[in-house]
Amino acid sequence: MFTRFTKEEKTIHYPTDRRMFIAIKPYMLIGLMVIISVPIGLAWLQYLLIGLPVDPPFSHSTLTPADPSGFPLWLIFNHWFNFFFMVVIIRSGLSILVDHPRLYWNNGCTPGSDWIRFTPIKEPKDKSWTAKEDARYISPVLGLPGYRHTIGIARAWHFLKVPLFVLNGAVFVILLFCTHQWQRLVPISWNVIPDAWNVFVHYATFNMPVEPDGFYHYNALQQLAYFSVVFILAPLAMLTGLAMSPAIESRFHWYPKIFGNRQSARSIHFLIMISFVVYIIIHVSMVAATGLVRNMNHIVLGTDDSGNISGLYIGIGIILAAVAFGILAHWLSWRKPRLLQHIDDLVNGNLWRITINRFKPKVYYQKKDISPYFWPNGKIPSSEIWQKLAENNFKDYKLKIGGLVDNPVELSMAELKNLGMVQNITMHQCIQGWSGIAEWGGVPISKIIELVKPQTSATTLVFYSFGEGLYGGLYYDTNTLDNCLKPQSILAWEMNYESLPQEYGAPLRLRVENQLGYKMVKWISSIEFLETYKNVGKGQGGKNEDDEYFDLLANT
Ligand SMILES: Nc1nc2c(c(=O)[nH]1)N[C@H]1C(S)=C(S)[C@@H](COP(=O)(O)O)O[C@H]1N2
Ligand SMILES: [Mo]
Repeated sequence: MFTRFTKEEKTIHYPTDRRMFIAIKPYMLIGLMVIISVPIGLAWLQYLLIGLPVDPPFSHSTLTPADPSGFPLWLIFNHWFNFFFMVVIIRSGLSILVDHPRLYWNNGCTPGSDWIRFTPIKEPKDKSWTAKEDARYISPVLGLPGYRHTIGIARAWHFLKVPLFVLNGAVFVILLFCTHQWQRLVPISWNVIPDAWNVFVHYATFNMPVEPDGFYHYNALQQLAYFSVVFILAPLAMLTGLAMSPAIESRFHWYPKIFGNRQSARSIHFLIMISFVVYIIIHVSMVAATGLVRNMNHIVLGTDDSGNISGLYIGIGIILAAVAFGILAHWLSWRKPRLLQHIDDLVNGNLWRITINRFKPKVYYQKKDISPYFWPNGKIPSSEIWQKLAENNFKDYKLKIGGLVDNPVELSMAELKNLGMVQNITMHQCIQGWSGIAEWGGVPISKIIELVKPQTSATTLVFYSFGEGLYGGLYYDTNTLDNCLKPQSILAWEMNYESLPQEYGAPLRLRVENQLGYKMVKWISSIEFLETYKNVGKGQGGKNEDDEYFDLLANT
């Protein structure tokens, strides 16, 4: 509609294989079916054997003259803002998901262990199957921005909306308890559980319970559902989201463990999204089925009126506005991606820099944690120079280090190894969603910095690769001097106690453990000290930042 791809973009964003496909492991399917069918079965059993339970009372607050009635303006705004943010968060989340279209319960993302996959491709048959090749296409009607491998822009939308969603939620909860509106939502008696069950038996057996007037109170099941969405699902979505951040994981290893591990946090994050979608479908159906006109007046105008259809019209208008925003978002994604990337950095990059980046990453994992499989990414260099070096097992390799330094050097592998070695077992986290634990051995970059003596104006190190990026052109990335001085920042020639395999970056690759995977350049050819990353490539701090609008993480 608004998007014209170049030939090169077309092969990446719009591949010939765009099949929609979902495969779920039997144990998960059976589990989900049990969760759904057991309560429905029990409800039918009760209905057929005992009969329909009597209608439970509606409100679980002690009735006082201060009981909430009607919906104040702030609540109406909160509700619709929330709707608006949820749509963007879910759509961009789907776009992020299909960039690594598999979900697991194990940290290493072992092929074949995915409990659900959104790709017809079973598993990498040989090691030349990279995570980038594994990414899938999603329609831009469903995902934001959609198409294949657009995770950079999708993350910009996701993370731009998350702070607004959290803020909106916080305002809602605060105002809820500052007014008596909380009495609608928060059950104050355990009776709500048997009462909600009674209401459920009605619905499950297609008997409508007596309808409460939502202007004053909800039925028990409704109250419990709203309460769970606000006070359980939403916080869990936020907490599991945080558990996926390498910046957090590398400092607070215990944190993702609350949810099992990083990948189960990702799986739970997905299941919460599904719960939200199911909730929205039921919620909207109930609004329509229990007096659409009157309900819309409650939700939109805050009046209790069944004769006036303006609430319904305005409600439809709000939904159309959300659709129009979706179209604008699509346009922005393809015409102003750089703007989105920079706004995201302004909000979230700064938020990160003043908080989590102040903590030091720690090495934590042990030999037994090493993943049986480690997804590879990136294209093996096709350059003749690298091929020749590889043939000779990198005996002629020299790492060139220059730029703003007093003592530029060229170091052979032997000379590099003489500088000393550290071995770290760490978790690698790719922006696409997969992770893996491996041992990395090499020289701390701080040793090299000591050797070359950077000038005071140097703030940034650029690492050039022999390999190319997704859209061609030499791969490179930058890291701040500050980040390179961290003890876990190393130039590695060893992986899992063996010399670095070609596919994983031989002869030398970067490990910066508080960063996402794309910052860790493989097949390094040279290092340059700079005053700013702005004069390299397209000036965004790295090949993926330049071409794919990946987060501008450590670029200041
Ligand atoms: N030269 C080069 N380095 C690169 C890449 C690349 O495409 N080219 N991909 C990056 C990305 S996105 C990731 S996740 C890691 C993958 O490292 P691995 O192959 O060891 O898993 O390498 C990073 N370094
Ligand atoms: Mo990555």
